[in-house]
Amino acid sequence: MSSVVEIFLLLSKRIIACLDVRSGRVVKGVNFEGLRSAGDPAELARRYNAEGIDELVILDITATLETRRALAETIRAVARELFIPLAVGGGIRTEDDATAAVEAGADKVSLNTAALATPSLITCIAERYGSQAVVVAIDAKKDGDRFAVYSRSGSTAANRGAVEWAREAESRGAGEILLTSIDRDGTKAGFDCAMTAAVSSAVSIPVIASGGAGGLDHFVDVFTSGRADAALAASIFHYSETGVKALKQYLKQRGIPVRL
Ligand code: 0VR
Repeated sequence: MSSVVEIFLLLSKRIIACLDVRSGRVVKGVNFEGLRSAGDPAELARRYNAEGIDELVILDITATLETRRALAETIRAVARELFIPLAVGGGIRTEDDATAAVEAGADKVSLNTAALATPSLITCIAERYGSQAVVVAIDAKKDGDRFAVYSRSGSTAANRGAVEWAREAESRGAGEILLTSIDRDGTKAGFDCAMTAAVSSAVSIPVIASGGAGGLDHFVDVFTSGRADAALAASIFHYSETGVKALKQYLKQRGIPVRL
């Protein structure tokens, strides 16, 4: 592949779909609550892959022991549909959990609560699979002029700021940050561009913006003022309000480099 193409692909902004999964079904709520069914994981993965999504995230948002076994089956079913990177998060607590996700077909694992509890886990998994396989997910809420980090599906204050925690995650070997605004999740009110820009300016690894996507211009905003390297959405894709191909054409027309 020529270096020009490689540079273009590196600079291209990625559009990522997220399957929030509970007991093998895709669910979606608002502000992490009021979850309702949004379809079958493999069926949605097939549709997004056909529409040109750049990456897929499966997030097991219940992440109890029994759902972790169901998750392996969901990963296998989804991975069979894809030739694009697949990240898996939710309930990854140990190196063994990461291995189980990778062996089921995940290209990357996303660590959230476990990384806050045991930051050295980031380095451990990065040393085993490479930093490119380690995403640190940060769920945060606006708190005055800072962004407060929460763990355990947004239920427990971690007493950390999103910017300094992202810096630490990078220093410990994270390859990417998945930054979700709990305030914006499911609202379709737009991404939290201020939070995304603050974190994106503080680290040199890619930042994926997440939470609040509701329309085409929200993606333009988060790639410009939000300085995001990638943007993740769930609601607007699951309920077919915005097609991936139409979104990418809209972004390209506005000078934002995307893979069409
Ligand atoms: P949209 O705003 O619908 O695009 O959602 C994007 C993103 O917030 C969700 O895919 C996901 O990260 C929400 N996360 C969690 C959760 C949802 C319900 C319960 C728990 C969690 O722990 O992240």
